[in-house]
Amino acid sequence: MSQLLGNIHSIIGAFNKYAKDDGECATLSKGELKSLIQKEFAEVIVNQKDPGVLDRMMKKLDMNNDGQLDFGEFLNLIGGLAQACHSQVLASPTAGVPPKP
Ligand SMILES: [Ca+2]
Ligand SMILES: [Ca+2]
Repeated sequence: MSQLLGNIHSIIGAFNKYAKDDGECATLSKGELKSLIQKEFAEVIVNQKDPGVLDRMMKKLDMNNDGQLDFGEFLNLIGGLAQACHSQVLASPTAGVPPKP
């Protein structure tokens, strides 16, 4: 398996790991999302002391407003984080890309 395909499987594995806590393993509840973010993304998601962050994040990601995140909705979080990480890489002096003026 290629590294990239392996990474996709890691994302699926992480979703499944946290999604099964409440017995409904196809979706993430707000509590499950909270656990996932705290354990997997603590170093990249700032402002965790603001209790409204999770609510706003859930509201934004939950496209069909059913109070649960299915895998497709969860991917919007991953996509947003990937984009943020990519921007950081581009801005890093070690990336070999000159910083934007
Ligand atoms: Ca669940
Ligand atoms: Ca939903």
